[in-house]
Amino acid sequence: MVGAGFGGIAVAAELLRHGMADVTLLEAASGPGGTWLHNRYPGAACDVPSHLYSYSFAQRASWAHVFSHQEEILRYARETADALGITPRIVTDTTVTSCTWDDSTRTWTVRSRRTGSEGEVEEERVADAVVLATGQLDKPALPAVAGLDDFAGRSFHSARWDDGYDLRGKRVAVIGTGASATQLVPEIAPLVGHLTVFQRTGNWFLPRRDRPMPAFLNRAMRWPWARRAWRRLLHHGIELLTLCIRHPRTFGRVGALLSAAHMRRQLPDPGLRRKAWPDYPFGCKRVLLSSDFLPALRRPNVELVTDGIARMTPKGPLTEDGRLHEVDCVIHATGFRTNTFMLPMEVRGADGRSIRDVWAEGARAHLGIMVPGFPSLFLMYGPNTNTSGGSILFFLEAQAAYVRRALELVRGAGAAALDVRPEVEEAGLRALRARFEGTAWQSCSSWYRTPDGRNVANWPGYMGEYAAQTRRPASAEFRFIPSRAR
Ligand code: N01
Repeated sequence: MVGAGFGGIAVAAELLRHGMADVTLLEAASGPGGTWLHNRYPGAACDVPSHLYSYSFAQRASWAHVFSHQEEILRYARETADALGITPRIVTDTTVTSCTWDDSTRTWTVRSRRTGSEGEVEEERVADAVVLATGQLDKPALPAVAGLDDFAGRSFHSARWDDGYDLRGKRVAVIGTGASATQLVPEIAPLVGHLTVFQRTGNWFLPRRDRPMPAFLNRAMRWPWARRAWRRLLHHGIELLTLCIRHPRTFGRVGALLSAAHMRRQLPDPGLRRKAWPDYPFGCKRVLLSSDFLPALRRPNVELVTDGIARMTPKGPLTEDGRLHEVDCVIHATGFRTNTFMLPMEVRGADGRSIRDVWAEGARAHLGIMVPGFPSLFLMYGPNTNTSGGSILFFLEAQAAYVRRALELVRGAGAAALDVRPEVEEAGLRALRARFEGTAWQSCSSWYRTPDGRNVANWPGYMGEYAAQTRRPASAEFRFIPSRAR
């Protein structure tokens, strides 16, 4: 298994629970937690309610907040890994560089680089199956702005927060207004001397009223049936957002009206409202859940700048209107290099084919999990399995169960591995692409889509549909590779 974030933990838990004990997790970081280990910016939190953003098999009765904060989620990941016996199987500080299928031994060779006190050590392991749980949002992207390195002050990315830098009283620029910026801007605005927020595109907002978890709710959650019922209710509530995105002309309008009302309430000044307003249909990009970002823009020490950044200078960003914004610190809240999945890791399948070549026209995988020609190689949170509002943990659990069932098929067939049939993947992909037609996702460019417009990040339907489609991998969908002994 590559990665010990929520995906790696989900699949390790599933395999261990079903008696598949020979499990090793290779993790580049110093511990488990994945995205919740790396994203430690002030205000980092989840915008999915706590009772839903947690594994169904490791439910907690009690959460501190309605929307859990980063520290609590990271603690939950660590405690879950400890409780399920996963922690001792995690090999940390180990970056996997390549996974290579060997046609003769019918096994995978996994090469990695471990960083320790003795420096860097190259390692090699052999595996019957490989699960890549490296995520979709793990490689921070800097803005494509000329002269970025010329800036003489402090700069860092939101996903690599510089804890050692004291922002108090400083002149700070935040570039970007996505989900990360939306969370960190309200936290740092009261601390800094002056804050300039650079926005390229406005966003649609819905309220997110975070507060300590009501005691009665935590009390009620002592009963497993109450937790199940509450999770189901939250799940269906969140599916309403997908309904709006799937049907922009009908349900989407109602979503857009509610969002516009929320935004008007939060931005009474028409000038600021005009600047912050999105220029694309509701739901095309991620709808941001926040009740404190727009009010933060109204603070006297905060300025929203919508002129494009022409270039970075030693003193700060120079915008296209010729204005120099002198700052002490630049925070890049500019998201991630997306649609690359596990790349640049080298992954070679049958006949030495590189996944990079297979994905030359965009990443693709059967149910986001299996790629033809790569036997017993599984992806967690792979192509077309992102959700625009639901709980990614729901998808991860469905994928983990799929991996386990597929490995049971291998065992049942006495085979070495299984490979999804190309025609099965192709048919699934055609159906999937057709489902994007007419949805809000197709009406603007976003990190979900390739430059030629294909959405390779998102699942186009409801969460329940994904669970149904992944529930029973059928033998007929695969080619079984006999084991050498037979
Ligand atoms: O990144 P983003 P993010 N000048 O790519 C802007 C998840 N997440 O880290 O929209 C000015 O969304 C860019 O502008 P534009 C969630 O899935 C979840 O915020 O491309 N601006 C955009 O505003 C989310 O979708 C939580 O025009 C520039 C911003 O940078 C994903 O992570 C919390 C620019 C990047 O936004 C990524 O979110 C946080 C430039 N030159 C994140 N270049 C939860 O609550 C780029 N931008 C669970």
